[in-house]
Amino acid sequence: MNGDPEYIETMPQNPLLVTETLDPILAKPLLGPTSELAIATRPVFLDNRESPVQWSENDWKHLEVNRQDIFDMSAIMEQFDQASFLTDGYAILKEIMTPEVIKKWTESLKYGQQLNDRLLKSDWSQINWQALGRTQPKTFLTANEIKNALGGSQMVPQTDDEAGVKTLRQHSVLAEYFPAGHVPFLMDVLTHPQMLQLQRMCLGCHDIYFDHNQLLTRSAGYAGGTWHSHKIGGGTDNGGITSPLEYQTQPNFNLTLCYPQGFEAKDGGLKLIRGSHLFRDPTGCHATNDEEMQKGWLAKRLHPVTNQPMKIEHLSLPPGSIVCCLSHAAHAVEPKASLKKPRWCSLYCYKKADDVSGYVQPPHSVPPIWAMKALRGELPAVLTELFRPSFDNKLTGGRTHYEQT
Ligand SMILES: O=C(O)CCC(=O)C(=O)O
Ligand SMILES: [Fe+2]
Repeated sequence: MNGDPEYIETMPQNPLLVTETLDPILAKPLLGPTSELAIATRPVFLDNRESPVQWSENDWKHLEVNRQDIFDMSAIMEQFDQASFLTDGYAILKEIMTPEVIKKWTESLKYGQQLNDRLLKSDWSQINWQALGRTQPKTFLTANEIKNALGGSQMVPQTDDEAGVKTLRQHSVLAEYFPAGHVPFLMDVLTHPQMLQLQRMCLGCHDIYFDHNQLLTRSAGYAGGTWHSHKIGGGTDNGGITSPLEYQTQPNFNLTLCYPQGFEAKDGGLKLIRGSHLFRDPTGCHATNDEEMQKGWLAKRLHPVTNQPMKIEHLSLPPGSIVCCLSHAAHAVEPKASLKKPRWCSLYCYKKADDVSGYVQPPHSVPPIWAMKALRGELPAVLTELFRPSFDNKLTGGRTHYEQT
């Protein structure tokens, strides 16, 4: 704190990786029992009795014992080729979910969205802000901001924490951020052996880690997502053109976009450019629309492996499909007309260590409560290992933030 009572400091992204002493207001939630922070992240008006953040040891056992297949692994094996994944930067896996899973996954995403909307519509003065590590906000979202955000994802204004949105995001009180902590089936997916097998195939190694998980609901009137790619840190961002083999040695992550209902190209559809990741250019690879991308970033470039011109692909996918997208691979999303039904998607992002240093970049977003539970041995071993980069700063080489080199 800087002594000004109006000044609002937010908790570091990965507080358990920080070695300096934190401000007492921020540190308080990290010192008590995890049950106290868990309760604060689930205000009573959310009325979510099955929330995995409050699971007992028995609930975790129940998850293991009752697990059913989520994927048709033979369909994945037929479609997945690791060499193409490294050359293209994408794997498109069509109709790989079982019919029951398509149904369950869709229901879970709808329920997660309902929880998000419920929070947006509630009275935020009822939230125990102190238990989340901050003073009660003095300003609230406006009625219009709330209306705009309802039914969709990434629509709540959050350039600062004045209204407390960043705090609610970081602690996953807003269910769109880390929905696996709110909806049992989405937690099942996060830790499912078939999901982990898919991640090992994509990342090309055994030791994999969790990075972040979101709902990506695109509802009627969605304006579309501009062209971009993501930074991974570890010194490889903006590192210039590289080969697939060298690319594989980086601390890559794998954005795993799961579309249980699929989508039509011109209706919130995902777009991509094969080979774009090999330029490792998250700072330069941007465009507001396809035309700008074609005339700009794309015009000067050939695919580094095939030497062919690169092109924009507009995907259109049947229900039960997944797209895996490697670190710096460019992507964008088509808008959605009014009166259309939502496009449902859940994002699971996993990562690997840097093959040279052995270090793993800290996660983009593991809520502090989950890092604490993992550190204190309150979670199943598989989850503790997936969350390890959120609390083990030997593994992260002392880094606290994913973008650090
Ligand atoms: O909504 C989508 O399909 C993709 C969203 C996206 O760009 C991301 O999650 O990084
Ligand atoms: Fe993205």
